Parts: sequence; structure tokens; C-alpha cells
Amino acid sequence: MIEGERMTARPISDRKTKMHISNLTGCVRRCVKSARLMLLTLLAMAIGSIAWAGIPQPDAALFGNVLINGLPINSSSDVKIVARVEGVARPVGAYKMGASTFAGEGYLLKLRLEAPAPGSPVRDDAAIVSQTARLLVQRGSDPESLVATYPITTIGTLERLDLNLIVAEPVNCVADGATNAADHRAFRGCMGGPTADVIPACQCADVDRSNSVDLRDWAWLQSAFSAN
Ligand SMILES: [Ca+2]
Repeated sequence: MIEGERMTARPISDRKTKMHISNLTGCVRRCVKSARLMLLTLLAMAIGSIAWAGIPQPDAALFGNVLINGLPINSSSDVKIVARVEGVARPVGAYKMGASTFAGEGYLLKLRLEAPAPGSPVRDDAAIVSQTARLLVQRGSDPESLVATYPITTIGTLERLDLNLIVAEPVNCVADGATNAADHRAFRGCMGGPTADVIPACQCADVDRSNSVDLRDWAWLQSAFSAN
């Protein structure tokens, strides 16, 4: 009884003070939350502005045939052309054979270009004029192989440049360091024609990575024989 009376006997000003402190605490929390949100937004904007700091320029485009040991491959090949420049983390251009009808049986590679804005780094997938692009060919999941270099001298160009990938052992079904009669015998066992999918054991004979072992691959085998 006495305790209850004590509770209800608190001054009104004390309750108001507590309510005021409670409201003030809530306000501070909301302000801190808003400040955090604003800080994150500004940070995201800053990151975005860094990634897009350069001024985009018209692409430099390359086209032509892709050859392996002097024999052209076609658009059915699982082959990719990649362009890289020094100091840029990602490719500045890439083309997968067959990706564009404009390229026909060849390739069409666009090199992304930009002019760096003062005080800002360029994108991590674009080149600038005066850099030299390294052109690489990748067959299937093989490592990329350098086939040519291309000095970028101006923007908005379109030039033909055939790319010839040299493969020491195009058909290497027997790992003895040479293309010989053993590879020839293995190849005959894998020959299924252009409509038959290649089996894993015969991928060594699918030179152009067309997912079939056919007369085109035979041509590479023959050329490797004649080169020995
Ligand atoms: Ca093939």
C-alpha cells in the first residue's frame, strides 16, 4: 500500500523528464541510422565514380580469320579471342567464335577504349590510345596463347588482322612428344565425322575444338606429319 502510493506520488515533471530523455534517445538512434545510410550511399557513389571515371571512346575493332598452324578454323569451334593490355586487370575485349553473324566464319573483336579523366584511374576493362593490346587465343579450356600484338594508335578503327595460333602437337593422343604413327592410329579410332560428338578420350584429336573429329582435324594431323 505504502509502496504503491510512493509509485503514484512521483512528480509529473520527473515523468516528463524521462519521456523527454526517451524521445531524445530515439531521435539520436534514428539520426545515427540515417547518417550510416548516407555514408554508405556516398561510399557507393564514390566507388561508382571511380569505376566509370574515364571518358568512353569509340571502340577499335579487329576482324579476320583464326588459323591453327596456318589452317583456318570456323565458327563452330569452341575458341575464344581475348585482348589484354598491360596494367589492366580484365580483358579489354573478347570474342567467342560464332557469337556474331557479322563475323561469318571469322572473328570480330572490339577493343574498349576510353580517355582517362584527370586525376582518376581508367576502368579495369578498357584500354587507352598508345597502349599495345596482346591478342590471345584460347581453345576450349586450354590456357590462353599469345598470337599477336596490336598497337592502339587511334580510336574508332576497323582493321583486318588474321590470327595464326601455332600448336606444336595439334593431335597429341599419345604423349610421347611428337606427332607420329601412334597418334595416327589413335586418330583413326576417334574419327566420327562432323555430326558425331567427340568423346572425352578423343578430345586430343579435336584440334579446332568443334566437338567432332572429322576431316578438318585430319588436315592438321597431316600437316603435323609433313612438318616432322
Ligand atoms: Ca574438330
